[in-house]
Amino acid sequence: RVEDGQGAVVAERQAQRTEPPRMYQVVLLNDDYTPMEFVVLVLQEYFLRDLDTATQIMLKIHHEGRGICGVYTKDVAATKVELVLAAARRAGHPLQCILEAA
Ligand code: TYC
Repeated sequence: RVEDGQGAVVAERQAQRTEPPRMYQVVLLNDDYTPMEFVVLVLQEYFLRDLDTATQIMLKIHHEGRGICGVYTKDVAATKVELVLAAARRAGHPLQCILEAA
């Protein structure tokens, strides 16, 4: 139950129900230097894609400039972005990975 502006008590379904969490998509961006094989490995390792799906997503990014790797709650999505960026920098690749509200 929630007080409204007049002080009356308003029973709100919103206050009683647990809303689903906002979701965020992790997006990989294309570039001219990161090897295709590295992107496929990233999609398998961090986004749990099988080889075929990882290859399809990588090729979509390569041709369209960007692609959704997965959709997660905010903390999980942000952690995946950091892990992917760290792995890319370690390997010396310029791969870019961003988080977007779904
Ligand atoms: N365009 C890269 C190449 O030709 C491959 C690539 C795919 C890079 C997806 C980044 O997110 C990416 N080697």
